[in-house]
Amino acid sequence: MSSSIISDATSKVKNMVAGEKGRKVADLDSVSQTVSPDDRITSDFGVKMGNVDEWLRVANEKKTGPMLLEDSFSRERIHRFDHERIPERVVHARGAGAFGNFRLFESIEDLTTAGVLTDTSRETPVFVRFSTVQGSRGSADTVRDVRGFAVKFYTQEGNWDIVGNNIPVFFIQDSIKFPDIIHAVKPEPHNEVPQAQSAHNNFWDFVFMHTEATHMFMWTMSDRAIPRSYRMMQGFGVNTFVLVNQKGERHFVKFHWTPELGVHSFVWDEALKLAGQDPDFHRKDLYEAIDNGAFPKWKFGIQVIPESKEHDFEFDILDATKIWPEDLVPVRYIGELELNKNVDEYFPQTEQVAFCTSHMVPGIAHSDDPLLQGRSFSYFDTQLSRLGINWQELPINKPVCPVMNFNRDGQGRHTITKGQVNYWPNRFEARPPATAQEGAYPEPPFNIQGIKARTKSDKFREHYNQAQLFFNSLSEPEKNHLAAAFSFELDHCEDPIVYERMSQRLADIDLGLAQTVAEMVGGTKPEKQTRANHGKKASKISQVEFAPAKPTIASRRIAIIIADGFDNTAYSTVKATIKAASALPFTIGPRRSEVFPAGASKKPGNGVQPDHHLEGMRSTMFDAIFVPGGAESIKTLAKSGRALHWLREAFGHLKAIGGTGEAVELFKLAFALPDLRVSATDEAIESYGVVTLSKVSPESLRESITIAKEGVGFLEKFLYQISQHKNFDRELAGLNSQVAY
Ligand code: HDE
Repeated sequence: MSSSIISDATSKVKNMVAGEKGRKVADLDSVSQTVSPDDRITSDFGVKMGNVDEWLRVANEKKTGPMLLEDSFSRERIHRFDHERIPERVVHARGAGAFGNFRLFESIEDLTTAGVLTDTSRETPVFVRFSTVQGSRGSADTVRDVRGFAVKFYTQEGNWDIVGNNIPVFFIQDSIKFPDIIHAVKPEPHNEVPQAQSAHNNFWDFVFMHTEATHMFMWTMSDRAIPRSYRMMQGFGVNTFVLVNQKGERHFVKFHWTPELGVHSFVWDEALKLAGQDPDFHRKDLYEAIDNGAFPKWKFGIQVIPESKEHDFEFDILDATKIWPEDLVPVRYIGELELNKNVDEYFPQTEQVAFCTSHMVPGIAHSDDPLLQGRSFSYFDTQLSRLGINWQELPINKPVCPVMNFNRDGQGRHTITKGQVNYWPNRFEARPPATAQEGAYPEPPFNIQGIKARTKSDKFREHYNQAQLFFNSLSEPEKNHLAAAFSFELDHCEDPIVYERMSQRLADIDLGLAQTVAEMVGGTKPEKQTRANHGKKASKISQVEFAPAKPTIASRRIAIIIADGFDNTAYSTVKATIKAASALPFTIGPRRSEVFPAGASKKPGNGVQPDHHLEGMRSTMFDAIFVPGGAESIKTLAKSGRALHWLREAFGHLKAIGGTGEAVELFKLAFALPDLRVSATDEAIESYGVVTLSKVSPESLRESITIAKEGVGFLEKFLYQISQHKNFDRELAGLNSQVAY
């Protein structure tokens, strides 16, 4: 089923328009409209307006004079404008969404009765909203934060929402603490500072006091919290859910989304700069990819534990601050999610979409995870203040299956239900509730006994094992990034008690980490590890482990920098190859009007029109840079501080950089590093992700879109470096820090 079916089914699009064509009675249930060029502006009550630029007034001979409040057309416009804003989400306010579909490869009828997870012939339409957590709606995309990953499945049995994050654990174990953690991480109350950042006293004060947050803050200080793209991050349901099969047997389950493109991140300086240079970076990235047909895909997986094994683990499987290590409970991949349609209008779709963890279909149920029940209360409740009681009638939230009940009225009610009765039972006895066979949500009798108390199992009290497991499992560069992130964040905490205590807390995880950070932030350097490190590692924690089986550069943004006199052969060949490999080349010149290649007379039409100029964009907005040779072009670029800055910054951010011909000299000037090897012949050289070719020929360029480590030609080597996303060897050798950017 294509995603357009969602809007057809949910909003019954009939292209109804007011105006010449008139409005038929049959259109009365239409909620969506497409405007055609023939349509004329009307008021909301349908009457055409002759003048939409001037307020009605009593005009004297000079055509001045008082304005009239009787002008209901103008008043209506102002009223509408005054009420355009609705309360933003209290968390996850900033987001971007898209439509797509979910396909199931393998039925899990052994575990559940849910049609969406058992019927492999179905394609279930979905809407996905990605978000940041802390910032307001107008904040930046690339800040250090958890990312929301909320999926609404419009199944034939009703809506199912997995309201997840890109990090598999959470800060707290019990919903009751949610207001505290959110107050602590949001801007401080006295001065509303800082926006969209955890780098402040209150956050670090809170997580120190709440040791259960230890595991999660390790994840948020890691590269996971600065993803390169929504398309390159994992998603997790986080909470433990329950699957119920035909026999009424229950299994505990965790949900996973694993991206086809691998898991990739920015480096911190890049994320920091982008927050100002292009605050919409992730939103645009998602839109651009879908618009270009590079549809993002995720594999859908489940981790399953039978009810009988609930207590077999050293951690409590209902504790949302713990992962189920994949070495203990492997992920079974059973389906795939693809996003393939952008929204038509942000507000009615991405802003008004409303998720709810209690939206579950038969075969899926709540567990006793103490972070889950409170969530399920909270989501419905928050939609009331955001959208009003009839929020589930909004087209983006409406199920594709029939909705029938005796809920009535309330603000914004759209549904018109015919008939004489609005209660059950009634004298007509029409529409009785479904039986189990007819698909009613099953609630099999379930024995619960206990003592009413505010308590949790003892295993919930252990807060450090998995923080250590996480740290031990990272690659060397990832560990370094983690230490740098703590050092940045605690440097922003002015209160000594905060950075002092946190410096000590890190010694509960790793002494080296604690010492590095303490030294950087001015805390007392811990002398010994306060809690022995168990030394265990887990797989599928480090991002390195998610590299796609076949290297790809699909949808990567590559800047090609030219000036007048550039080498057209290298330019055209590299650009065409990048395009053929499904990446996106962007030509960057000193200006956006035509730039002329070597040998061409500077007449309109002989040159290339760049996509952007060097001052309009920054290297941060691209994944790699290519500079073709051409003596005059390189001479110009060598004199441009901005052009050199592009190169140095991309080098500092560990990106692939390619250059041919005279560009090799430009690289020597820009980087001036004796350890960086460059080509002097027709042999392409790759050194720390910088690929050079001095003498250009079709053979030495070796046009090819085969991306493999063993590539010999310039293009093969360059494409492979791009596919690797970052060159961490450059960082491990300390080369990036020797170049100023
Ligand atoms: Fe949320 N969360 N949350 N949350 N959450 C909201 O609901 C809440 C939690 C998550 O794109 C709110 O509609 C409580 C965990 C996402 O629209 C609110 C608790 C996870 C989104 C709310 C949690 C999430 C939200 C605000 C602790 C990862 C954005 C607006 C018990 C599994 C959904 C809204 C979107 C949004 C409450 C904890 C993910 C206030 C009480 C854990 C992705 O209802």
